[in-house]
Amino acid sequence: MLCDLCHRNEARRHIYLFEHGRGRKTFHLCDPCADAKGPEDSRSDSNLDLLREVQERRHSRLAARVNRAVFSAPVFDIHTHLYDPAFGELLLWGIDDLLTYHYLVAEVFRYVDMSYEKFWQLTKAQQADLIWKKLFVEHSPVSEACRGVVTTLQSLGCDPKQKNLAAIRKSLSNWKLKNFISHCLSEAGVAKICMTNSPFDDLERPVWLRGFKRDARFVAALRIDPLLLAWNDTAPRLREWGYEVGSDLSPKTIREIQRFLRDWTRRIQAKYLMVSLTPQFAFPDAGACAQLIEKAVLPHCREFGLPFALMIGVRRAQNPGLQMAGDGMGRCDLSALANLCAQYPDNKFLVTVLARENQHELCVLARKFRNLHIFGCWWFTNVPYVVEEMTRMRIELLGLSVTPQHSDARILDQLIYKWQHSRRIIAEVLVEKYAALAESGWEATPAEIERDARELLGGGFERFCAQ
Ligand code: RAT
Ligand code: ZN
Repeated sequence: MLCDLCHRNEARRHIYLFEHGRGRKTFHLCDPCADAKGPEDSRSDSNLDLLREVQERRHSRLAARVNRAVFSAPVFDIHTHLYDPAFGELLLWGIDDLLTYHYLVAEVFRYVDMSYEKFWQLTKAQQADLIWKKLFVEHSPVSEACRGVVTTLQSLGCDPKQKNLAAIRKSLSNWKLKNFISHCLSEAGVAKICMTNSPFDDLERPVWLRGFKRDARFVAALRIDPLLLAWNDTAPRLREWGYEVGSDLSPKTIREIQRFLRDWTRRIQAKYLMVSLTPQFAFPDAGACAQLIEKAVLPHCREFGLPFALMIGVRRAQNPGLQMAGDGMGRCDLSALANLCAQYPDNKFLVTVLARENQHELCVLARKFRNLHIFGCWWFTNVPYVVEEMTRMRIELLGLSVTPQHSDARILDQLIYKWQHSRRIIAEVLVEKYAALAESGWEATPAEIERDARELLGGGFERFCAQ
């Protein structure tokens, strides 16, 4: 056994101390440390100091170990809006895209009274100028989305404190996309990225139909919001693409929808199917959304052994003038999800919910249904205060059987800050948990800590998909 203080020499002196309310503590010292500290009387003040010192050192060793494990575990980022570079301009990257992220657009309107129309008429660079001026120059960038830009710029070697956007643009202008992808992935420690792939997107669909050589780091996920949420508009499109659907959900229409899902699942090699849902989502229900889920999507997912991902709680276009930044949120009734999990034990559900108020109930549901895997701190919950609370609650209720975070990155550069910030919180929570475990007499080994970190950052998700 190594000395509790220097952690180098063999410990030969074992000292016991009764700590009020916490029982007997034992610590182990090597001869040189014991001689230097000279504790003989277990009730003396010097012994209490020694105990504190030993505990502090143990804690900082543990923290270093956990941070190393969490920061070096490769991430499978299970939900992003990034694209394989074969999609060209659909993959956003660079400072102007970083600054015009819709999270920042929402924030800039806290400080300007320009009309929405006028803002949307500006070029991307002009919008970025305005956001930079209002959120970074005239105010300190303390919000999470702003801090993310600062973290990212710093890691890319720019000094954001110069407050000179022109200089930042210049210093980043030499990057070539191919190298930049590898750089961002390596800075973020991300090994694989799930895209969000919509056959209903007119820019994206032709690329899939043409075919391209896949970049193995980019994994596809089949996004089907228009199918489930706007069936009346989607049916004519499916007909146009050769699927013989009617507007009612007759058995033939359902078969054709399944043929469509099959074609696209195969074409893109989807890892899962996904939809985002309003707070009013109900299941079972007579409406088209629930009927399509029951009759077409769930049988399809069972046939292919794929999870169905539900992101619940978004109120689209709460303020339409803000465009993409105008979506809001609300609490949902999770009995819809409970019904899905209970009625379809052979389906797998990947779920994240937007309201903080739904998080505890979601964790409890996952304790009841092993076909439910919780993931990510989505969108408005992706702020350190809430991420920390959710991560702690999930681990306390579900152990390591969750995927605590996804990035939802829309701009490649964001991978850097999203993962740096998330890993820091995941590590902090884990340090607290391992320290409490050690208090109870269970010291996790470095190999166990590394295994656990890998599980949280993608291993658990892979296992859930493979079940
Ligand atoms: O977080 C976001 O960027 C949102 O705009 C949404 O994209 C959300 O993540 C979604 O996938 O619906
Ligand atoms: Zn998203």
